[in-house]
Amino acid sequence: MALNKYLDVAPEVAQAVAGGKPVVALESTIISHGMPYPQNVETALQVEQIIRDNGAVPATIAILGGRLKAGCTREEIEYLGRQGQAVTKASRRDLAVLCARGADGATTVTTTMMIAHMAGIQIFATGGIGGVHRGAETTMDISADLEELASTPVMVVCAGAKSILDLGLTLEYLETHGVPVLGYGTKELPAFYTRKSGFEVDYQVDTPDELASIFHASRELGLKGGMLVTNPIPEAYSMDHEVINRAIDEAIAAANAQGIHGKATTPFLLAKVKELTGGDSLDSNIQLVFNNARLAAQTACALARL
Ligand code: PSU
Ligand code: MN
Repeated sequence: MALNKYLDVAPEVAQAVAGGKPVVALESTIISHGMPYPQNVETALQVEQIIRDNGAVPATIAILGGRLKAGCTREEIEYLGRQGQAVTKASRRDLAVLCARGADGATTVTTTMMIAHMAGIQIFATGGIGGVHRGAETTMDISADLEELASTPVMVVCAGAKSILDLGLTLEYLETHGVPVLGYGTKELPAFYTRKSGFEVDYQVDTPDELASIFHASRELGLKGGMLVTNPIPEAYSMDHEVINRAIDEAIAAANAQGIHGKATTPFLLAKVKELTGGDSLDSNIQLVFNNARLAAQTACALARL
């Protein structure tokens, strides 16, 4: 574990890491920016419980008072959920400023991977990742998440990426940077709300044991980057292609019309899609996060046995 003077590892997490026990990291932007209060807090606490029920220790990651937290208390999760969009969405470029100022930050996939790695945690569960935005050939809007996947050895379990992104370009970027994209029980890249996207993953993997062995091999090979596990939303909660794609097109049109750019783009699009599809998309979103937490915990358990 790389000791860091800004890092606070929760005692239960530190003990598990030191003992080679399974731990799963969780991000906090999904709490503050990804869902409304109080569903965000309820979901975050349920996700932690699912990880425990599957034999691993949860570590919700955030920046509080300039401290990098690997493991948040129930009160800290409640605080992040109540604060919502008032908390800074913290990517790699925000870390130094937030730490120097003693400020709060909700961690994205990028900063969650960074802090997880500092704390010795190898597996991380979330909903969706950032990627190459549609129109990136002119805006150059490419999420720092992809760069982090290229350089930090953490396995990220997600439900694919939303088609608010250009999924084809996102896969190309990951290929260029040597990040394996694994489909859990599928050859097709899932698109978050739907199980299909029309794009192929690099490899289909069918068991947590095999996921763990692939990650283990990567570490033993000394490869520097992470990997992406894409786990399709359970059939029962998957949404209609037409409905979701229409909402996404409308959200992108609204973002362009309102001149939304930079770090505001992703939260704006996510909120707009939710507004246009009503409660259905929130319910699907919650269920796919539960599903990813389960798989990440099972994989962490398998990894701890290697
Ligand atoms: N995509 C989702 N849900 C999310 C995010 C992305 O479907 O909650 C969040 C994650 O925290 C992700 C971040 O790391 O947005 C990416 O933001 P940006 O595109 O600004 O890099
Ligand atoms: Mn961006």
